[in-house]
Amino acid sequence: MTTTLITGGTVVTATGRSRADVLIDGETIAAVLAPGSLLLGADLASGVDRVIDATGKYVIPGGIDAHTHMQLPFGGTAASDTFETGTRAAAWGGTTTIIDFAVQSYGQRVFDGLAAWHEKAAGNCAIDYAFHQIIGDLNADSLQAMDGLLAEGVSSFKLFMAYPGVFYSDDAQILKAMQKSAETGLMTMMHAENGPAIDVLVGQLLAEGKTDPYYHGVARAWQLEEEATHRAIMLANLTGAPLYVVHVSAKQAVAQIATARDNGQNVFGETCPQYLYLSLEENLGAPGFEGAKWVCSTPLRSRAEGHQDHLWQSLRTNDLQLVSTDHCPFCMKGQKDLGLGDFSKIPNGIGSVEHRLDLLYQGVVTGRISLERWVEITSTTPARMFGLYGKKGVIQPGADADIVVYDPTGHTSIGYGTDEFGEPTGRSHHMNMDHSAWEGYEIDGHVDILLSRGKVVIAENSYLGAKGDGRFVKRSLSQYLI
Ligand code: DUC
Ligand code: ZN
Ligand code: ZN
Ligand code: ZN
Repeated sequence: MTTTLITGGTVVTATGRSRADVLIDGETIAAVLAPGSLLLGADLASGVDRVIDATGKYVIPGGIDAHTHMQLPFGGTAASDTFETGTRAAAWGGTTTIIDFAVQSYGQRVFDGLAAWHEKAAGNCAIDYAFHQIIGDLNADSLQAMDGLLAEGVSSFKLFMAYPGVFYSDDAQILKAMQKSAETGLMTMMHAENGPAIDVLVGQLLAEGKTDPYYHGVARAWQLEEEATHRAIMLANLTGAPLYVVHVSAKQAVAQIATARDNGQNVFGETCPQYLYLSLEENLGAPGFEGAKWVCSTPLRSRAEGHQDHLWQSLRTNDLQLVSTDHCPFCMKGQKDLGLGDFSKIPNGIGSVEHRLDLLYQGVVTGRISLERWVEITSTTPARMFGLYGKKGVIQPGADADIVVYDPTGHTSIGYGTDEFGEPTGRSHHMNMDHSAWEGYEIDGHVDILLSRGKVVIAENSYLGAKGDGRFVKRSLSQYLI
């Protein structure tokens, strides 16, 4: 087995930072050592096959993106990243594990949906992957199937209070699923937006001729996120289900989560980079149809109302626990343009799987979060929240050698590769999209080296991995519950 020594760096975990060397034996971390304790050429180190010099760099546990949608069928098309392209892009950006959402569609059996997702992912991933289960048809058969999810390594399921007619669950269905969640310990994940009310507003806006992407954000008003979040929290309170609210964007929804947490309830919230940086006015409100790039649900919120600053603050205070991407990319040409003249037909989603660590590192640079908190919200908490901790999310003996060497003096220029006139920009991303929602972002910090279970996958600005390197990881129940 190959042994690797990462030497000279600062090891950063959720609980602190120290100068240390990391010894890797095969796929796992063998030891975290005082700096220089394995002298090269000396007895012990003579067994080391490879030395990585991390002088001046941070050595952190690989990122865990707990919310992605590779190849998700949506709005008559499908998310443009396959498991192959999407996990490769994730690796470029410092992520070593994704948790994707297997889909049970309406009329389908839960385990058929799960099997189909295994088929899409198996043999195609650059990094390790796990699944949550979307329950898109909550009937008696589905409820029974949920008893078998944990044995499959799937310890969480997602319901939708939005999208009537597609994935939607009503309150009666949610109540039953949450009873099952309380009984089994499976985490209930909730897309908390009042879908029926949104659909009324969508119809009214379109009837008034308001068809631009901007009105996607108007229809999906913050009141409907706050209301659904509150309703989900109360149903969880009644049943005792652990509840994780996905893609929180409204500050009022954060307040609902914070209140529930103050009351001692097992309620958690994630946000995404787009809600921290982008806005209703500047992005969804871009001229013409350009705003379609930023159509996602929940929607981008008004900067004038202060949602973005409040979300950053909530990450700092742990009112929100982690940041995932909700990576769900669609090209403008042939996909987003299905909604020309009708914003409700624009496939919902933004691609960010490659940029999460870099974008969040800007929070460290600007003093919004600490270095340790950066590691916590991008790796350690996702691992604990979804039953991967110990193996993933930490640098300690016995853990998988999923490690990023991050260069704080490096630089990342985010972009698609050509500008709107087709001219090369010198930037390039690795996601399978014809644009970037993050075009022009200049990041202090850079992923220099990424190891996935001991294998160097990214180094010297090259991809050294192969499709099929990534394995399915079975998860246990959440390790984050109070
Ligand atoms: N939101 C998105 O933006 N895309 C996929 C599904 C979702 O809930
Ligand atoms: Zn959702
Ligand atoms: Zn999602
Ligand atoms: Zn570099």
